[in-house]
Amino acid sequence: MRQLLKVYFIMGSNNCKKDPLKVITEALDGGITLFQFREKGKDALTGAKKYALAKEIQSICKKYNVPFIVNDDVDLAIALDADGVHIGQEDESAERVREKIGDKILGVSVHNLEEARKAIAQGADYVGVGPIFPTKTKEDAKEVQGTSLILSLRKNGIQIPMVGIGGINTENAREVIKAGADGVSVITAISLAPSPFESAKQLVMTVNECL
Ligand code: 3NM
Repeated sequence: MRQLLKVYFIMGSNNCKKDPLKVITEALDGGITLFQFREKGKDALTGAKKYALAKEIQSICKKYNVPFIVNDDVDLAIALDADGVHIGQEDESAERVREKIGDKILGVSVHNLEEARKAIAQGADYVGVGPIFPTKTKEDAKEVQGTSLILSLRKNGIQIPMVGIGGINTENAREVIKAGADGVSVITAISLAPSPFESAKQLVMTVNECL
């Protein structure tokens, strides 16, 4: 799991200015280690269009042997036989999702020690911690945490695979790993980069240098 979290790219169609299939292909060529389909927010696709895009992206990820995770939509993950699901605190409980998805990967967003302990008890495979830096991508993002939350979770004995999220880019990724995360989770640092390929490649190099 820790290996998979190194450079975890998250994307939906509304995070891209270019064709999302081109963006994901470039990101995979650049070496991303895990992908999450997150079709959420303004202008997000729904229904058949959402399903069709997810299926196309999943088949591209398969070619690269990179696991494909679905954000929130457990039914979609099951319908596609995706590799996993990522949920937030507002979604169905991790316990319930675990029952539904069996041994698929389960990721949970956490914002404090209590939520991290609960996610572990309920069967999460990894936790996402954020927002580490200011982000414009998630409208309802919580208060910026800096890297101190990662440090304090590790200090308090939280050993589960962990990824930082929120405002992470090629410039600041190093700090996130140094604080104790196993990887970085990014949307716009890759999806809106002039070259998603170069940005992904740079993130992979930076994370590998720190670990
Ligand atoms: N979750 P970007 S922040 C999807 O804090 C998401 O849990 C967050 O986008 C959290 O890499 C965030 O463009 C947005 O800042 C990340």
